Amino acid sequence: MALLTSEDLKNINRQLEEADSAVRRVTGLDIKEVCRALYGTSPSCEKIGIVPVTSGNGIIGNFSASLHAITQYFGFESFVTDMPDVSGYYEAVKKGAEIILMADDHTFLAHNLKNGKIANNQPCTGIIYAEIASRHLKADSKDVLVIGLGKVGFPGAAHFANKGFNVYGYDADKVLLEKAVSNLGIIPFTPSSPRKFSMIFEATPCANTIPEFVISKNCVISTPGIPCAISDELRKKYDVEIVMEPLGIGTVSMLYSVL
Ligand code: NAI
Ligand code: 2YC
Ligand code: MG
Repeated sequence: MALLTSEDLKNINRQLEEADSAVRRVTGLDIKEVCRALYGTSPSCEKIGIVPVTSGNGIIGNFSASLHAITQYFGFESFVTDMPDVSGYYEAVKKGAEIILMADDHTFLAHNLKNGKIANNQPCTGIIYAEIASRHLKADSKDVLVIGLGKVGFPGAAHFANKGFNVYGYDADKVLLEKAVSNLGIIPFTPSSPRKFSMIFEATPCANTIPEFVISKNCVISTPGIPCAISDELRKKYDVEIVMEPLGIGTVSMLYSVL
């Protein structure tokens, strides 16, 4: 399980603003508008309780504070409980939280106590980053490359396939690649048959997974993957537009999915 570090979450507001600007350049919409279009939902003053969780590797220094900043950036009222874990959950409900946000090392959830809806960060992240890439205004075809077909990548690939895109997929794990081919009907991408893509979605925990020969002009890389999937050198050489942010885009996708 690739866990965030406090370093990943530094200057979260600037990271959100930069990602929002990139989403607007790529799609013509801001992140909230993409969420509204994707889920057909809009906030109505829901109060969010953020509960720190001490299990496993324990509390990540600025994780809860980052969720507080993220929820406020997207216009929600939110608070971080003083207590963690069960006491924190109790505190959140007593203080009137309608949506609970909390994460252990394996699951990051949003639970709407009013309508019972619950969301998991991994599929919600894959779906929103795929949706952003799928709305690329200057895409040169319906071809999209998905690198990484795990807990985030597979739902992202499924989202592209459901929207009728030609999905070329690759994963270092051949079993996962085969599962995506048989379950989603995607086309296995082989470096031996190179093609260029104007839409690339990457969801791996490895750096530099995007090779030069797949980058077309007007290329957009939409990637929740940490660390970054493309070197600064390649990004500058091809003037690639990149949508990448460590926590907020996936979180707001979760929230809109439970409204
Ligand atoms: P996962 O482990 O379920 O999936 C990652 C997949 O990448 C695996 O199937 C693995 O075989 C594949 N992979 C690894 N190296 C590769 C390479 N060089 N080429 C091709 N495939 C390769 O992990 P998960 O949960 O899907 O997360 C993926 C990444 O997204 C992680 O870095 C995680 O930290 C990040 N993440 C980011 C979020 C955000 O909001 N930015 C939210 C959730 C996860
Ligand atoms: O501070 C806390 O409450 C910790 N229990 C939070 C642990 C989050 C662990 N999960 C992750 O770092 C990644 C994130 C990208 C979101 C999903 N998994
Ligand atoms: Mg994100």
